[in-house]
Amino acid sequence: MAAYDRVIRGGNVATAEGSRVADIGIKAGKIAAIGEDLPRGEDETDAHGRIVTPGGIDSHVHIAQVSGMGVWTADDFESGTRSAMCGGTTTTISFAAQHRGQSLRKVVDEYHARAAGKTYIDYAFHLIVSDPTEQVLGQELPALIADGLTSFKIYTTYDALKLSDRQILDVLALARRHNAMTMVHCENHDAMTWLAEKLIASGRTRPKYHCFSHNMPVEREATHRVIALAEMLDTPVLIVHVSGREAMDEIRRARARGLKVYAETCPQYLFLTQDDLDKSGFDGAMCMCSPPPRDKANQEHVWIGLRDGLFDVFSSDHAPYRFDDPKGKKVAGTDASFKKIPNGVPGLEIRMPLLFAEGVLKGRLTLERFVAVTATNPAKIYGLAPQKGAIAIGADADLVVWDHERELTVSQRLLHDAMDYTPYEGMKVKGWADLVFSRGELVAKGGEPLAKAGRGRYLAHGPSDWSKPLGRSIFPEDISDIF
Ligand code: DUC
Ligand code: ZN
Ligand code: ZN
Repeated sequence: MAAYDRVIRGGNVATAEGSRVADIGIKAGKIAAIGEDLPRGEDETDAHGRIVTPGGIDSHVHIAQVSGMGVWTADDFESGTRSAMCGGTTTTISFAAQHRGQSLRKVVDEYHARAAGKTYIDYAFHLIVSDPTEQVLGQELPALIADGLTSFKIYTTYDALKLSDRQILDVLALARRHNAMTMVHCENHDAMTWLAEKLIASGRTRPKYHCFSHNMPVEREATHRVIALAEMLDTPVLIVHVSGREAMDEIRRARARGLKVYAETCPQYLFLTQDDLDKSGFDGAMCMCSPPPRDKANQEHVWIGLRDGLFDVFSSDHAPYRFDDPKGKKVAGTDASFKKIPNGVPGLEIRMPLLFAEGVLKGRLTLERFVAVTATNPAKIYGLAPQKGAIAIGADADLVVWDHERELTVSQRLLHDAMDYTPYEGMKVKGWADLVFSRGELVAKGGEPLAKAGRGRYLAHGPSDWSKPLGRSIFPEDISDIF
């Protein structure tokens, strides 16, 4: 009998700490050995001359979700996880989103029903908390956290989702008490609304004016405010989808004070600019997301932040609304003002390949940082480590063998989501995910699916050191008992 179910032989095995040429022995879906000249496996995969990384964890994904405007994402759990898998992602963390008035527990049950039996890869949920009532704060959230749903996203904007500063404090205090991670969407709602009303009243309604309304100071201000609130309670916080320098500077200042402020960025802030929202006709809507893409100089700053460790996480913020569809971007017609266009861009499948090709292979990002931000850090932050996010003995054998020679022109035809466009259409890249393994099973090859839907498993989150308070206070005496 062979010693292993599979051996991936001779690849350059990359972790967040470094890389070395080694064989990986897999048994019962787990990594059983890493070393040289391992005995033969039942199946053998030749990875000589190739880079092998952990499978990606995309920790910011909107699928099977209905937006505050009442628009469904194009992707459900089947198409979303198929698409993720083909691009080298082996775990998604998507949102179970509460709308006001809903019981969080019921929301979670609904998302479980939407996902059950549909996914190609393993999956976990974050919560979106839009209605932190006494019942939610006092009973539902603590019970859900105890069940392994230990992270939630809250919003400073969107009429249907926005929390007041007071409500943000309630949620942060609860996160502190229960060692949960709070992710925050930071943009100043009133400033954006005020500006949007004036832009629209003056006839400036086209998609490009979305960027005027969602400008950098509104992102900077809300980032600053949320950090101040988190500092007051000594609670870690993760600022999601950071778009450029101004919010980054706020996070840098917080880090310089030693605060546990974490940061996430996404492909749209590296590969799109605000000019993409100024395409002819309605086409700019394809690249409309919040915060919006900025300019070339800001793209460079985002690269710097990925390199120097400011960014802990690189996620897609996949929020798929089809372009040529009355239930998608055109829900209010093509003459609608930018305020009526669903916000979001797809990116679940191209997240890993674009960062690998444009970052690692072009020398902008080390392989170690690539692994850290696409897999290892999200696993640690959200309590999925050590099962996920690393090439280590005992971890799930979620792995990608990369094809660094493959040249292609990005096209929606190559992707596997339910969308009718990709914002990256026409981009020429060299390097793509080749062999994708999920718990030891070869689930995709050359960007095409091999596995069947329904094999993915739900993952409850474990505890994480990243969400523990620092244990220091801004107050002259300890008053943490009142939080
Ligand atoms: N902004 C969000 O906050 N969520 C989904 C998409 C978007 O653009
Ligand atoms: Zn958001
Ligand atoms: Zn989002």
